[in-house]
Amino acid sequence: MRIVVENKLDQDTTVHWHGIRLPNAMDGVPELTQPPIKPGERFIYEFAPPDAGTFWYHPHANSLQQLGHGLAGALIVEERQPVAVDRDLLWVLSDWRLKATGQLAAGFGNMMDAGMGGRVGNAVTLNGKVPGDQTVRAGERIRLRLINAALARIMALRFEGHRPVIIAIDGQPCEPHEPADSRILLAPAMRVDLVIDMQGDPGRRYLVRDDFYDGLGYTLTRFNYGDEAPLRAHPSDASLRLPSNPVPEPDLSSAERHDIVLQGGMMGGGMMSGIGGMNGMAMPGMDGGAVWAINGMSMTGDGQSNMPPLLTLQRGKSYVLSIRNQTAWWHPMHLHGHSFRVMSRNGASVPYHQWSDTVLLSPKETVDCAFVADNPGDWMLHCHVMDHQVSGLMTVLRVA
Ligand SMILES: [Cu+2]
Repeated sequence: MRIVVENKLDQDTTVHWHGIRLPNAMDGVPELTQPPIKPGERFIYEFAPPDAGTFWYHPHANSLQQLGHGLAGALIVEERQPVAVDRDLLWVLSDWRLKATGQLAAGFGNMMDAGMGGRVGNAVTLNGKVPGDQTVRAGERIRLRLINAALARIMALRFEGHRPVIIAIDGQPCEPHEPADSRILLAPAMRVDLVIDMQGDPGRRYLVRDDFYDGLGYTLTRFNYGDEAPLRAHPSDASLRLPSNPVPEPDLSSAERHDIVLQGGMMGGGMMSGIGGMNGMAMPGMDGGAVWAINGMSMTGDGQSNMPPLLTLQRGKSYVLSIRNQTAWWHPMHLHGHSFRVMSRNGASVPYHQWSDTVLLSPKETVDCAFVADNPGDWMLHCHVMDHQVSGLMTVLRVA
């Protein structure tokens, strides 16, 4: 790929190619991997994506504002051989906090959002529009690619009357499986590829609901079946398994373990917890101040050239990162430049050979992730709730 990015904004920007295992200089983190692209300037990104799958891109400069104003897009890398589905659909899901007039509300980066669940909006869009119905045909097999491009909203999608099968997570194939509790968890920056056999009745409608937040469930969209006869009488028996990508398998017997501890945020009483004595002297809640920390250190903003790496990893060696969420909040943790195996949650092994680049941790959860540090450079590890990232839930891992 060769992408010429022209900055026609009135502020600096960069583009991060989320989930692509690319050379460090193409990763789009301002100061850390490249100088920011100044207004009127251009930057050429050039790389060969090694993996087929569902990826996306967005700025990594002034992220809260730029992503929050809609700068994001899908990046699909097709398999070498076509996959046996009738249609390939893409839903880029975004979330906006709107005023009654329909304009974006002000107040990006306020302390309540930073210390709590982030800037969750009041309007969800599908491919940039208020979702209408999705016209489908009985009997067809659909590959549905889901991308959560929201700043903060976590989704839990339920497909009434259907049995979606997860075939890939964050672009990387997994063993095809039906989701636990029949719901697809999709946190900011996560992607899930589904295969859905449209086994509903011609002429009927079926709801797709998101009920992640208690008491705030809503209908995202509906499958609207046409009246045509079913495309086929029985579901296709073609294999659902995607061809594998060339991601190196970590060697667990020799892997070195490191703890990554997530700290901070507001507690019930409104106090920050567990981040006393870290670097970054700003008071919590002040503009640009730190509310969160990783292993006692807060890296705020979008990228810094002077941030010492939390860990220096040896190129080619396997590592287990034990990410411990000590906070009362959910965090989708994103590692740049690598995909990692999600090995266990709270000590229970995770089935279906799942890879991720953005793993969602529930409050107090511990997730063990394993990967081969095969991509040299300084790589961000950060929460993808944008308010959390810019207020301290970010660090750097060096592969040398
Ligand atoms: Cu977070």
